[in-house]
Amino acid sequence: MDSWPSVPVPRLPGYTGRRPPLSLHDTATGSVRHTDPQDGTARMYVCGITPYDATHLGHAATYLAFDLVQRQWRDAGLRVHYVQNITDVDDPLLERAAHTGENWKALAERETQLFREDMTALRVLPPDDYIGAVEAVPEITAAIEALRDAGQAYAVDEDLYFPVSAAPGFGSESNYDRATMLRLFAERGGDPQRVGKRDPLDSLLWRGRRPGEPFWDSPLGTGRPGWHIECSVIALNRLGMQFDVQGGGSDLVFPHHEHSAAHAEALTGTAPFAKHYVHAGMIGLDGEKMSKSRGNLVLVSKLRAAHVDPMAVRLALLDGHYRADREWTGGRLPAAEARLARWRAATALAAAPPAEGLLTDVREALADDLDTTRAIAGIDTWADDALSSPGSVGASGAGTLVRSLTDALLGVLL
Ligand code: 5CA
Ligand code: ZN
Repeated sequence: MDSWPSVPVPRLPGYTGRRPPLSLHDTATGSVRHTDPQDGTARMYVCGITPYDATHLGHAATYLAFDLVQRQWRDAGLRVHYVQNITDVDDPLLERAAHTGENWKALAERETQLFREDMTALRVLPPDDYIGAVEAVPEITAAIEALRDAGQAYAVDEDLYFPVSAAPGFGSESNYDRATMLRLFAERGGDPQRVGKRDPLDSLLWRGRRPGEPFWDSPLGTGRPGWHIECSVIALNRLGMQFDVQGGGSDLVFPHHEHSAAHAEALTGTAPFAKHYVHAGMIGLDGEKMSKSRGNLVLVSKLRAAHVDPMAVRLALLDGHYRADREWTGGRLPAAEARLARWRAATALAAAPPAEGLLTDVREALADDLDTTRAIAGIDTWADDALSSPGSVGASGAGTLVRSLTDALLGVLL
């Protein structure tokens, strides 16, 4: 699939102090640990959208978090290999298309294109490989065949399931107990009640053809792949095992990322799938998770159409820790707009306080599990300082450095 256009990332001056390696919270170990990319390349897979509705601020916040991951790695001189999928065939998409009478492919294409435009406006760096499930059907099917041939899949009617009993590492990503797993599996697209399964937690690898649903011919018969194996295979075939970060929102901790990891580990006989499992908190509106199925959405495209500065949207979403569940409230956008205006005014002054110390502080804050709140507070202090004795407008070295810093490290173009 076509990705979206990239934006240049300014190179920032080095500094004499120790450059902290990026640390991120890892769900599997429950701790904040250093990332440790090998051979100068950081490898990251972030679960992409299911394109049946427009990008809301929850999606945007999650992709912004991983955009910051990429920006900190790049600032540390690393190359980044970033892969993202599009779940462009799956139950929710097909259900929406059936409900509205739209062709499912047309729906997926339209919403994917809107997502690209939203990501472009928010200055999110694009993935190097942007892979639709549909285009990946042959490689996913080959992997399911391999699992079946290795005795790691069993049939229930025309469908194939992955037996969690065959996966020694199952549970080590989420660390949830069985009762929690069963609850979340039922809530998030699983089918614990299906008769014929060996374990209620076994997940669907292959769904045999159903009337009215799209299907593909394969050595497995006619049908379509399940959801978790989609991400396993798209990641594995491009990044290999033990890539640096597997990312997504916290609603993907279980079952999606647990099963994706289990499939990949079963396919390769090695572990772990990813070295860090990184999860962004949920953005809520009116006390509930913002979600397409609930319909309580604030859409990025609506804000764009209302001529809201995308940099204010970006800044509003970064003002809060990425891991925390947070509420979108009416005051967030005006606050971010005011902050943006102050930062712009401060960096436009001919005389501004030196900013080398600020650069060090912002780097350290972001390297510490993306502490954007601390980074933003540091920039606020610098801007307040600059504006407390405003001189004439004009170029200053410090202003230029702060503009480069907010651009490179936070993706906020002043
Ligand atoms: N296609 C799958 C992943 S393979 C999927 O979950 N798609 S999605 O469109 O439902 O979500 C896309 C991304 O946005 C996921 O990482 C999901 O965790 C995240 N997300 C969804 N809702 C929210 C929310 N309210 N707040 C933060 N992130 C969210
Ligand atoms: Zn995924």
